[in-house]
Amino acid sequence: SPSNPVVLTEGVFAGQLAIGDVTYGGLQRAYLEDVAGQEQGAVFRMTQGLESGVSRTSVGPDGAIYVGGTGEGGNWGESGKLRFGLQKLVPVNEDSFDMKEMRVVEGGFEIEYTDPVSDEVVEKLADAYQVKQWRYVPTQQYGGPKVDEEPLFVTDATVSEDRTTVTLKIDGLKPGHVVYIRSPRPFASADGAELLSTEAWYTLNSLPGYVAPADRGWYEAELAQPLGSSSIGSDHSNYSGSGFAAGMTNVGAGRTFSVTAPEAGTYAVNVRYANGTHPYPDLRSKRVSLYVNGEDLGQWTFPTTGSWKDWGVQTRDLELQAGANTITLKYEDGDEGNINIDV
Ligand SMILES: [Ca+2]
Repeated sequence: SPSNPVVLTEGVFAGQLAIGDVTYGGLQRAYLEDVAGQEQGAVFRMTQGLESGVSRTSVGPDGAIYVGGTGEGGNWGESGKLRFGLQKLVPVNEDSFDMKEMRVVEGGFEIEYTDPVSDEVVEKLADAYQVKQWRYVPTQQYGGPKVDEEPLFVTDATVSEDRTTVTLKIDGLKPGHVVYIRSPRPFASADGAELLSTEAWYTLNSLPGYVAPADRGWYEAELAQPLGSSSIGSDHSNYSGSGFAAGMTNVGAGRTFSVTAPEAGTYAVNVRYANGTHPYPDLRSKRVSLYVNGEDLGQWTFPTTGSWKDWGVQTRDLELQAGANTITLKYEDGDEGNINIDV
């Protein structure tokens, strides 16, 4: 359970965030970058084993990090530790070796280290990394399930001339996922220091060069821009991609698809959706508001599909312009909403 982030002002990690945790006495470190307008990045362990769970973190005028304990026990504390505390943290080991930054590049990541990696690491470079990705389903509860976990494989690894940066090519990366990278020890610097923190978690909202499933002729709804309470579901089978747009349960919920048309004209636009059964026949069709490039085209009716795992297709001819377009399906006042959209 993270507490307040602070920007580090001194040292090798200046400009990065330190984030306390109230349920264990530690700090995480976050490196952020702007990728196509998305602020995203990686989290690394920074320190742990402090006197109590961390409620407040601040950077003093001396550049040291000061952490304040939670003052609480129970869920908000670490067993066997103090309930309170004020600690000053300063770097004590100049030779410490760590991942400094993890940056997404087309088809993979660049990991920059605080020092050059050893000859032994260079020799086994592509095998020095274990990679997985997964995503979370947003819910109205505290947290949401971790789904779609899959191992990924490093297909190529190269090291920079100064040996501080390793570039990994990884097959199968998908936006909207967390990418986890682990470099098991032995993984040492050229000076012989073992890697301090062997793990990194990168929240991959935007992946440069990613070719969406649109090249197959459709757009996955779960990857379209969510509006309002729209969430990603995977609890009904027979969907395409990694799930479907769920949560169209409140006015304002929906999705905006960014679609590309080769030339201006009329296109048959299909929506693959599910509309589970309703006890009252009159209420079985659901209406949703349609916008194309911001223009209100009124309601679109989606008849029942009989169950939430049976998917139907509704088609409408829509005028699209050459190049980029937006198509929005949204639950508005006067609509029934409450459909799941797959593609
Ligand atoms: Ca889908």
